[in-house]
Amino acid sequence: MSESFRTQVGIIGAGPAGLFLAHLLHLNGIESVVLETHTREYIESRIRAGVLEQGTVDLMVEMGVGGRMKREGLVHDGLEFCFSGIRRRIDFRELTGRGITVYAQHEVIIDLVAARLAAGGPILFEAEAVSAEGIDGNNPKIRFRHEGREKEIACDFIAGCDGYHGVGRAAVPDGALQTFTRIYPFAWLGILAAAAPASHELIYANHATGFALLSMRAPDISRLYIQVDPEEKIEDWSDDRIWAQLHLRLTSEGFKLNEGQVLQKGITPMRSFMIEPMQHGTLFLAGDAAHIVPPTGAKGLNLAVADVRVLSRGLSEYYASNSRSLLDRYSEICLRHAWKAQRFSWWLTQLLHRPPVEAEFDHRRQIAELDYLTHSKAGATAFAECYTGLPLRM
Ligand code: FAS
Ligand code: PHB
Repeated sequence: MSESFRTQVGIIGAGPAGLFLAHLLHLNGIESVVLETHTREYIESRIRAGVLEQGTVDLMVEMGVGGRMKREGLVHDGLEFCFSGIRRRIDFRELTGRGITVYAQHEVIIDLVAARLAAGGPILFEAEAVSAEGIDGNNPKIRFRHEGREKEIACDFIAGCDGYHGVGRAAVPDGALQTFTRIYPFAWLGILAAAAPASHELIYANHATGFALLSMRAPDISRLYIQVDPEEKIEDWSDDRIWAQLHLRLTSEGFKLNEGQVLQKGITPMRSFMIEPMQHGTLFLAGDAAHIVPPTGAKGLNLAVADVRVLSRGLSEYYASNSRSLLDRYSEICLRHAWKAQRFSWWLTQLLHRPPVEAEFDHRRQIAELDYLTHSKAGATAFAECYTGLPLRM
């Protein structure tokens, strides 16, 4: 007989979605258990996102987990586009009153795990959820493997916050979900380098040889990306070859890229993925378990946070007044927000990347759109609104 636990909300996955949800529920007096298949060390050192929308920043402060982010995060009021050898800036603070904060995802994870443990909330590491069951009935449960034994959690609701490859989505009966996918014919090769960022704001570059992005993690750590073919192997990319492409693609007047030791490098495929609906019975899917956006718009982490804001509000209403009205609208509210982020991420991706088979017409069109975007207040404002984060309409 497997060991059995009971809680109100069973959360699969200790990524941004699972950990933000766990703490939001705790702040509303709702019990939960978080299961994470990896070790604490692993999730606290996994290199991923780096840009927080204003809404995510404000929520972290509201939740009481924003102290270190406020001290160490890099607040940006704008960014630059680099094309045709020139750089043009968009001041999104001036256009929208909002900024972004560059603060690494794994730092956010460190802050949330610390808050979870300080609150005495159960979080099991090296606990792999095997299945989510009973989601059509009133007795959902999660089966998981932990310390070499089969265990289960009985709960009222299951939150599938287990990313694209998790078991949450797999629990939904065949035919109950509609999926939407777009695979992009390029990937990102990203490096973390011990080099002082050559710009104090992000630079997105459209170049004849492909896209490049200058981002950062700290005053002495740069985070840089180049577009590569999805078939490419990281072994084929020496550090020298990577720097050569970064210099070439980020070249513009008065700009000099700083090099430094490459601390980490990897290739990430690019796709758009959406499911509808994002809930089934007592199972609610959030974050990458429900949608994947190409990283160009820096939306992935921020979308995960938006989902669990709605879910925690819905669960709080349910436990406070037994009303399911917000819970029943979870999918509709999150999809409306997620599709807008998907549209923006797709648009920015096709604007800045070189398709493998490229017509000169497309390149001229991209340059004309970047020229319009960076000279028109209306165009720049539309960009700035989406980049800093559209309001979540509940
Ligand atoms: P996550 O994948 O982060 O977390 C899911 C968790 O569930 C993981 O810890 C996993 O180990 C666990 N899990 C999975 N299966 C399990 C099981 N069966 N049992 C128990 N646990 C299980 N987004 C941005 O907003 N800005 C960016 O700048 C940005 N840059 C990116 C750069 C890269 C290279 C990549 C890969 C992604 C980037 N993203 C960015 C997107 C990214 O941050 C994701 O959207 C974000 O991690 C989604 O969070 P979660 O939905 O919590 O999923
Ligand atoms: C990052 O800093 O990792 C980053 C920034 C902006 C993006 C994607 C990734 O669009």
